[in-house]
Amino acid sequence: MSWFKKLKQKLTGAPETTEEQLVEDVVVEEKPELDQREESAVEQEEVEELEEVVEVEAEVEEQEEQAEMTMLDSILEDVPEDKKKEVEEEVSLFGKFKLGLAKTRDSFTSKINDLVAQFREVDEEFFEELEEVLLQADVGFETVMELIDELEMEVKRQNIKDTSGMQSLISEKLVDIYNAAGDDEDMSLNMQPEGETTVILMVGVNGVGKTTTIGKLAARFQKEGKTVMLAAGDTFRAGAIDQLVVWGERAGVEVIRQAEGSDPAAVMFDAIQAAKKRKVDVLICDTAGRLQNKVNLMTELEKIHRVIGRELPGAPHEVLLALDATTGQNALVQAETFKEATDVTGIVLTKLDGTAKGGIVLAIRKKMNIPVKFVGLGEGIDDLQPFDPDKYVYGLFADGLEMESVTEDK
Ligand SMILES: Nc1nc2c(ncn2[C@@H]2O[C@H](COP(=O)(O)OP(=O)(O)O)[C@@H](O)[C@H]2O)c(=O)[nH]1
Ligand SMILES: [Mg+2]
Repeated sequence: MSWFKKLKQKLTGAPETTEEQLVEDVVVEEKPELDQREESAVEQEEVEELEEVVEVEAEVEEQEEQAEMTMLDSILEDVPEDKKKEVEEEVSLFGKFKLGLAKTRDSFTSKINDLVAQFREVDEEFFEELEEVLLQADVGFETVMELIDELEMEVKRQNIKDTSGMQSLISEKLVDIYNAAGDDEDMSLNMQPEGETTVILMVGVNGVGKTTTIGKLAARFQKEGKTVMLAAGDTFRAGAIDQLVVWGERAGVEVIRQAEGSDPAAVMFDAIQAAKKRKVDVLICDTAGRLQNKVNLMTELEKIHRVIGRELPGAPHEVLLALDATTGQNALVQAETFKEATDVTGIVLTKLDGTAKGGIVLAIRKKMNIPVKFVGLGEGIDDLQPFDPDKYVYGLFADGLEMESVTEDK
């Protein structure tokens, strides 16, 4: 079964359409058209020949129609009424990943498509070229090796000869590899039960998108009906506090702040007191991202951590590390540093929309053993999405998979 079919089943919760049903659909669709054309052709001698032409025409038309209809639209067609809204929302998220990964798809997938076109047969050379393309997309050495091994095995097992259908196989294997890297791991946020405050600490170097992500998260929680408070812990950089205040205004949430240059741990102290007093559901804390040396970073983060934990036992409940996807392998180095400095519980990979090397998600997953919990797919307030390997892989391969699914249904 192709990746697309599996996805379809997952989304609709329905078993696959049987061959019989498919045949029935086709017959019902084609008949009236044939009848009409037949009538107008009564005068002509070679009805049979015309019928053939009509059939081909109808087929081409149908193919064109289906190509226009995206793969996900076709999923929606099969959804029962009572599930439609839910699945529609899911499908619109697939669209968001598709949009956000346009740059990566343009370079990465078009190269894979070229490969498939160039090499009709799956052979050693095909795999070598594929390896090269994957490495260029920053998928990471280990992941690429594992993927190629898996593909070679699958090709042998299924006795696959030609390269059509490879996009689907690669998609499936990428999702498998992603999931296998952290089987027992939870990608959702560690939220406290109702009535208790969840504290999220945002860390990462300057410019990676911490403050922006906090703003997006605040809006997200609010949409879910939660009360939110922000702590302006980046007291170091001029303008950093104001920037958070602007996001706070945009999302309509209170921002706890002190003057520029004050001790970030003191801001956290204030914020925890205020959060307890107002009984807010979520407190999100911004921090400064200066990384002139690891010792300073460690001391500062440790102090912040300690103060938060002392004022609210068990907090912070999440330490989210923001990494900028456009920095490629450098993001991995940063992740190492922060992992040593503090207990990072999740990664927010920002600016995926701004890079052609979106394969970095896989490299991070393989190397860091920390779940990517959110990805940034743009600068807008709702451009932060929970990471989902299926949506991500769809975003990488959308066009190729859609074409495949159309031909596969034939
Ligand atoms: N395209 C894009 N830009 C982003 C994203 N997240 C953040 N940015 C931009 O990155 C820049 C730095 O963000 P900021 O939140 O100030 O980073 P901080 O220094 O870590 O707090 C800003 O111009 C943001 O608009 C994203 O997901 N996509
Ligand atoms: Mg900031």
